[in-house]
Amino acid sequence: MAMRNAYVDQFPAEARVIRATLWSSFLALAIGGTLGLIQGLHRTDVLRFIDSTDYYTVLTAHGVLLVITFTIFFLVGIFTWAVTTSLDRGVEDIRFTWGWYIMMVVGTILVGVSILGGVVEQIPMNADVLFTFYAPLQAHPAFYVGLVLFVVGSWLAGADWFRTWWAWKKDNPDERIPLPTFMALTTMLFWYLSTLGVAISILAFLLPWSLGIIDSVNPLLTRTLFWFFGHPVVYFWLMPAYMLWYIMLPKVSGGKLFSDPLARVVFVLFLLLSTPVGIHHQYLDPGIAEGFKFIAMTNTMFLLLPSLLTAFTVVASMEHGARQRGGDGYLGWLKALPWRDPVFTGMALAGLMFAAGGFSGMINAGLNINYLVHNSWWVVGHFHLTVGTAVALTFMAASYWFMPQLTGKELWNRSVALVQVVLWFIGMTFMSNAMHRAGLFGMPRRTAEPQYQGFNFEPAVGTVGEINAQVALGAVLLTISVYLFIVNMVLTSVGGSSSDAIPDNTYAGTLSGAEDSPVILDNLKLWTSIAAVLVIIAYSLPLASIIDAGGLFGPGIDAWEPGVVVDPNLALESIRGVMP
Ligand code: HAS
Ligand code: CU
Repeated sequence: MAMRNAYVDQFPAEARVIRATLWSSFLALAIGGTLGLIQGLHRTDVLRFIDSTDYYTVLTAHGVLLVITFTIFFLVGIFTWAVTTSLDRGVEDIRFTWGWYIMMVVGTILVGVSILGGVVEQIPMNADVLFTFYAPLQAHPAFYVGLVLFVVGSWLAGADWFRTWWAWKKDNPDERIPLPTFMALTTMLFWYLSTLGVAISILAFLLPWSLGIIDSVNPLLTRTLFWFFGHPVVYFWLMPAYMLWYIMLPKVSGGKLFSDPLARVVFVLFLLLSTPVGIHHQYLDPGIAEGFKFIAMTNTMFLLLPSLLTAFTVVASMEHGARQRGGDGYLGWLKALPWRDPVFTGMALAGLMFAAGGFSGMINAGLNINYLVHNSWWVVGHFHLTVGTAVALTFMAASYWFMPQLTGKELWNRSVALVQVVLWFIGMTFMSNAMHRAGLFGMPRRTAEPQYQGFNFEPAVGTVGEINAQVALGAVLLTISVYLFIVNMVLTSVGGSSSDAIPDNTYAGTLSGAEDSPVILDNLKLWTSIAAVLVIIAYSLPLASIIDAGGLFGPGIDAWEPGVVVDPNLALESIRGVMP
């Protein structure tokens, strides 16, 4: 027993908090995933057992639980692991660590209950506002307060890691920041910068408006502040996945990270460029001049660079690993990779799908081509490859390594884990491909009954029935995959006894290490200042002109509360009535 060196042996107190964050994350995944199945079957008209008016409550819960709760609870746990492991030092005060975790839980409960109010009559609240919560859609104040608590909790988590790093720096004044810590800190820096947008939007406008303190808001302003945060948040989900690709994937491939300097450059570029691009979600918003949209597009295209660098570095590291394992030839080395290891296969398939998701992202980012795909099902296809696979599948695959580290118990079943990650890949291939195609012929996103009345979409190739069948099949496979994952995690934690066979808690070595990285890369103050300047350049004029045109508190727009409808059937009838 004394020989074992798993994370739980090194940092038992931290391991407990991380277990709590992961379980919170998995619970959100299980519920959010189930809701996804309901929507997939409803939209495609395969099986409709909820009311179409409840579709938006379900969709809001699905979106919030998966892209906010699942992802962020997971990443705060994994960053805590990364910082403590790479600094070889526990957090400064474990009560503080529990403090931010509990704050995030309370925030989640408030948000969850207020959304649930949309379908449970006994709860006098509603928040059917989708995860983008655009005004004039209005939620119960509890929804906004919950979001604020959750985000502030994540800020404190970052403060926790900075404190740990500062303490370490005092003891190690001349050392380079270890790579995993560097990745967590740079990610947090752009998170602080970008969440200012959503904090202002909620605290200054949406919350007072929903409390009745102010009568109206300027929807374009709150929308723009949302996307100020809404784009960087996608990299907040992605960076922990990238971190795992850089420091775990080479290791499980049997090799070393190709280049520490390149990895640092990548994270610095994300710090610089994640925020001044948010307007690429608003290409079709009237009220923002084309020139500002063009600047957002240019910045977005530059932002492709760190992902392309990542593709190169990560694949090169995998190739190095494969060659260490005896692989050879131009592509023959691919066969030498450990395809039977679910940790490896899950992450590699996630990377492969991200290559496709990245391409659809490039298409979204084109100012003129965006007109073709915006608000269509294409966009939903795009983000199920990115956050729904690159991030989600990487997190699940990594859990097969982490859960044993955190519990000291062996994984319940590796074969089930392998089936699970492959099933995700297959299910998502069906679903996302069909969604992209549907978007191209104009099928809208966020619509319970997209076939409308007496109207049919005409795809150039294939039929709508075939596309719907693929989406429904994909949704079923993905749901089975989620459940297999949850079962494996539960049985790993509750069953089995402590095992000596848990591998040591280590991450990949490097071929070209920190000593090859220019020292300036570690100058976090410099990069943060430049990032702030870029944000000011990209946003000050657009925001000024939005406020100038529409006023700080808007021209007096009535709130629209979808949930206050007394008789949903009546409402649906009246919507149908106005349709041609
Ligand atoms: Fe996006 C909309 C542009 C990346 C998420 N995006 C969304 C929405 C979400 C989202 C949730 O410009 C919808 C929001 C809403 O509700 O309205 N996106 C981009 C661009 C990128 C991009 C340019 N998106 C992401 C990531 C996300 C995400 C990452 C989540 C995690 N996106 C847009 C635009 C819109 C948009 C517009 C608005 C659309 C509209 O009209 O509404 C880029 O960052 C992508 C760069 C990626 C690459 C790929 C590199 C490949 C790699 C793979 C390496 C391979 C490995 C495996 C490791 C260039 C790194 C090898 C395996 C072997 C076996 C060898
Ligand atoms: Cu974006």
